[in-house]
Amino acid sequence: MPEPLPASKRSDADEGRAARYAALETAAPTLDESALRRQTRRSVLTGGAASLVALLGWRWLQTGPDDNNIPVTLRRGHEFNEALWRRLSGRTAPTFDRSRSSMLRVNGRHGIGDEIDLVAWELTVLGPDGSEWGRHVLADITALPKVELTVEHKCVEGWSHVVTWGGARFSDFAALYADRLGSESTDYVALVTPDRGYYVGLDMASMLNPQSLLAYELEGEPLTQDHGAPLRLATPNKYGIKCIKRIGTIQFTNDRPTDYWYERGYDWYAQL
Ligand SMILES: Nc1nc2c(c(=O)[nH]1)N[C@H]1C(S)=C(S)[C@@H](COP(=O)(O)O)O[C@H]1N2
Ligand SMILES: [Mo]
Repeated sequence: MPEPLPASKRSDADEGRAARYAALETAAPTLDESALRRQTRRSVLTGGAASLVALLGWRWLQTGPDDNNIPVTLRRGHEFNEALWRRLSGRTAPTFDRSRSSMLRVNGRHGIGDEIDLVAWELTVLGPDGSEWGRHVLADITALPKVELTVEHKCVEGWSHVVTWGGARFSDFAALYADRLGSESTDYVALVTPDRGYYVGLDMASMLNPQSLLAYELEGEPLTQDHGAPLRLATPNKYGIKCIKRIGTIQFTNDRPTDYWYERGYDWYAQL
């Protein structure tokens, strides 16, 4: 059994975090809880995504990786929402009843060979020029709305397994940076282990898919180190190679990030 993760790494961090939350609340309208409660699940997703895109701005919409005819479509106001929804969510992978899921095998230890001190762990967020946008303890992620998803995890090696992830939507996390994302051009997200031994890159649309999670639980338990504690990526729309375990750094970037398995001959997009 993993040790329970501490709510924060040090007690004086609480004050700093409270101040950050106060600042974030004004920066992140999609996190307004009373507004969220008033909406249906579907419209929460649509509304959250739409607010984020409004903040991300037109440039991102028009220059994204799969925007074929979107600028044309966007000239027509009544088709705006549909285009936005397609653009942002992509496909939705099937979900399963929780009873069908069971513990995942451990597969791949690049960048996680040694155990880390989970208390000392921090998530660093960088902007396109490499400057630091923020730092997070796990409590910052668990404070976001929690999502549980029972989905099929598929590995390029040819096996798949139905599993239940628990975590925060990446889109909710990105909304914490809505102001900065609105003024910078960021088509991609690069995620790297603390030792830089494993790294993945995903396009922004795939990351903003509501099924793309920053996961801290597997089968209802905190992640073990082997499965990527304290925080990993989980998305049923990409092969397992993209589901990086033990995220240390998240960089918003305009250049397509390199990727551990892309460099070794696999498809960069790795879409399912
Ligand atoms: N840091 C890191 N993350 C990783 C890997 C890895 O080697 N190192 N392997 C990937 C692959 S190929 C798969 S299938 C999944 C497996 O996740 P699991 O070990 O929790 O089953 O993790 C992915 N994330
Ligand atoms: Mo995999």
